[in-house]
Formats: sequence, structure tokens, C-alpha cells
Amino acid sequence: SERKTGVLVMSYGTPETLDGIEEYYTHIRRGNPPTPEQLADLSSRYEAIVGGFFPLRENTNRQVACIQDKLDTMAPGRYMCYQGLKHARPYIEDGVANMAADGIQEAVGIVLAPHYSTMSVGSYVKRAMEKALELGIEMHFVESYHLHPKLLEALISRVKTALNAFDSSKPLKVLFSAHSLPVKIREMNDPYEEQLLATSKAVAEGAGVADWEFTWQSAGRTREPWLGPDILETLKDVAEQGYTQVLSAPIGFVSDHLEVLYDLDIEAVAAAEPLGVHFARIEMLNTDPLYMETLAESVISQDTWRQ
Ligand code: FEC
Repeated sequence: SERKTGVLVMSYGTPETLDGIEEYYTHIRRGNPPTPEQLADLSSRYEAIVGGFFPLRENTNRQVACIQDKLDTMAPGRYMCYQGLKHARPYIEDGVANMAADGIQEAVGIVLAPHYSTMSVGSYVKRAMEKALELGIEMHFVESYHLHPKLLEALISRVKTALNAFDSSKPLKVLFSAHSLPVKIREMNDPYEEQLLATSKAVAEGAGVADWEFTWQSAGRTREPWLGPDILETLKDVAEQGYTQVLSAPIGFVSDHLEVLYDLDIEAVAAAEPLGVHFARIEMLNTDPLYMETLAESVISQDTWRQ
């Protein structure tokens, strides 16, 4: 048939230029502009990361193009991908409006984050759903894909590869991590923690890793309590226990971006050094074909209009 199903691929978003950081940060803070100190601090983190100031934008663009390719292979002519970002243009609402402008009537939404939380994926879905209702598009959503066999396979192979670079005669801890969220998600019966532990356990088993822990990272700088322990605390603990090597596996993220290139590669590496711990991390998924297939297959499985 000629009618295409829209695919709204949603991602966090990043500024386009250094001048755009303030608007971006204000959006993340739900309209409250950051103080000059907060703005300077965030700008300096962007300036410190390698791979360009804002690698997330290119990575998201490439991911969306690769998902389109996979969908074209699996179901030629059926799908048309659109991008929708949480905190930058094109915003989620722009992506839905672009679908409507192209005459799309049915669409599937998916987020470039494998685990569901009401505060993460849930908020993307809510915004897309509201705009879709307004514009008369029927939308279904992939809420999580944290145990998709191809996602696990891609992560397991990264862990195995990274382990080869360590000294097998010295104690090593694998630290799985994800973005922390406010502790209040526990009162909402949120599946986030359980899903992250399930991915960690499956990847550890698949890679033959017996000695691992899950820890949080990148907690927000607000007064409310965030889920812990933070990876910087966990590093101190494992050093005290006699570990001299840590493999970091940030399974809650899928791209090279600030939370990985700064919080792990700069901040955690600097914290590990004086503790006598060698800290390295697995490669991010980016456009790994198995990850792209995970996304394409998850989209197709939510496309109930297919005959
Ligand atoms: O490379 C880039 O430009 C963007 C990197 C980036 C990713 C990312 C992913 C997640 N976040 C999540 C939750 C929160 C909550 C707050 C929050 C704040 C920030 C700030 C920056 C930032 N986040 Fe983010 N996040 C990224 C970047 N995030 C910058 C603001 C400064 C700071 O605190 O460092 C707190 C908001 C508030 O004040 O109320 C909550 C979650 C994810 C992973 C899932 C996803 O990708 O959606 C959850 C990438």
C-alpha cells in the first residue's frame, strides 16, 4: 500500500552551538534559567569533551538514518522516520507536526534509551501523545527494549572486547551504570531500577562476568535526593576492597555524549587515578547494527496496522 507509517525516533537532544547552551539548559530546568555559575559550569563540561562539543547531535542523526535503512530492508517503502528531541530542536512536538504535514495518520514512537521510567521515556511519550492527539495521528509506543536479544548481544560483545584489554591476573570489577533519577520514582512503582538490573544481569551472564555491581551516575544538581550510590562513591568502595581495575558499562545510554564523555571519561577517570584504579569503559552502541535491528524490530512489533 502507499500509506506510510510514521516512526518518531526520540532522543535527549543537545545544543547546536555554545551560544545555545543557555536555552537548552533552561528547557531542561523546565523554564528556569540557570545561574551564571551553573551556565559556566555546564559550558566548561561541553568544552572539555573530546569528539566535538556536541557529538550527540551527529550521533542521533546517524542513528535515525540507520534505523530508516533497517526498516527499508525489513519492510520496503512502509516506514518514514522523523526525529523528535526532548530538549532541543526539532522538539518532540515538531517531529509529530512534521509527520502530520506529510499526511501521516499512524505512527510508532520509540526513544533512544532502552529502559522505561515515568521520568524518562514516559515523559517523551506523554509529549508525543498529546501532540498526536491534537493533530489526529494515531500513535503507539515502544516503551522499553532492555532485554531484546540483539541489544544484549551487542552489549555482551562490547564487554568481552573491553575485558581483553585488562590484566587478568589482577582483581577487576565491572560497574554497570545509568543516569540517576530522583528517589521519589520508588514511590511511583517505577520499573526503571528493575529493568536496569535485568539488563546488567543478562549482560554479565552472557559475558561470563561474575564480579559486577550496578551503580548510578550523572545525578542532577538539585536539593532533592537522587538514587545512589553514585559511581564516584562506588569507585572509592571498590578501591577499598582491593580492586585495581574497573570496567565501566553505561548500559542506560546508547551514544557518545556528555554524560559518558565527561562524567565517565573525564570525571570518573580522574577520580579513579588517585585511588590506584585503572578505569576504562565499553564502547557505546551508537549505530551498532545489532542495536539498529533492535530498534527496527521493536518498531515493527508495535505497528498493529500492518497486515
Ligand atoms: O550530550 C548532551 O548534550 C546531552 C547529554 C545528556 C543525556 C542525558 C540523559 C538523561 N538525562 C536524564 C534525566 C535528567 C534529569 C535532570 C537532567 C539534567 C541534565 C543536564 C544536562 C543533561 N541532563 Fe539529563 N542528560 C544529558 C544532559 N537529566 C546537561 C543539566 C545539568 C546537569 O544537571 O548536569 C535534572 C533536571 C532538573 O533539574 O530537574 C532528571 C535521564 C537520561 C537518560 C535517558 C534519556 O536519554 O532520556 C533519565 C544523554
